[in-house]
Amino acid sequence: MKGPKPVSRAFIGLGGNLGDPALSMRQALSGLSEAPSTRIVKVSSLYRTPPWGKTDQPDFLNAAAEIATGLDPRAMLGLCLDTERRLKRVRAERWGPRLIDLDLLVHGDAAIDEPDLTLPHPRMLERAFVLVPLAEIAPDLVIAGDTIAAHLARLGSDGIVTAAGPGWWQG
Ligand code: A4P
Ligand code: MG
Repeated sequence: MKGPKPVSRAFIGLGGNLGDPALSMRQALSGLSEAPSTRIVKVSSLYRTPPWGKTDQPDFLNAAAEIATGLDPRAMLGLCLDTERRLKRVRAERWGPRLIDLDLLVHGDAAIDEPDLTLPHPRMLERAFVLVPLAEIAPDLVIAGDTIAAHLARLGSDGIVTAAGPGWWQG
């Protein structure tokens, strides 16, 4: 007998620092929500964040979203990459700055370590631009033995400010 698909709780990090990142992120969320058996549960506020890694580039806007999905981790990554590609086609730019970046941070309790898919996202715990929005929507989510709130408390959130409240992506 064919039962309903199991639904996983996934989290996605969104970011961009070129063009109109808030618009690209809105379009990305609407793209994700149109995928089969996939629904946006919650979206964080929009944050303005200093560039991490390569620092001589414009500030980023970042957010995090909780997704309920019947897609498995690979299909969910494929959906993120397809959505990125569709939106990036608008304008190609040099390395570093980007119109839109969608990282699959967490997918249920999936632990995967493969060249093209690592879960939880291997660099998420070092990045305040990921943890600040994620802590807003899922402070009690446990990754690597500790809650997101605790990881963030250790890392700190220097230079990160709220750019728009939680309703920014609707309408
Ligand atoms: N990949 C493997 N696992 C995953 C996963 N869990 N989620 C593979 C997403 N992708 C995953 O991704 C390249 C490939 O990684 C994918 O094709 C997929 O098969 P990518 O995002 O283009 O680049 P990356 O090598 O994953 O780099 P990384 O570490 O994610 O860094 P990014 O995305 O290049 O960082 N500063 C601020 N303040 N805010 C930002 O948003 N973003 C970047 C870009 C740098 N500095 C930033 C920000
Ligand atoms: Mg990335």
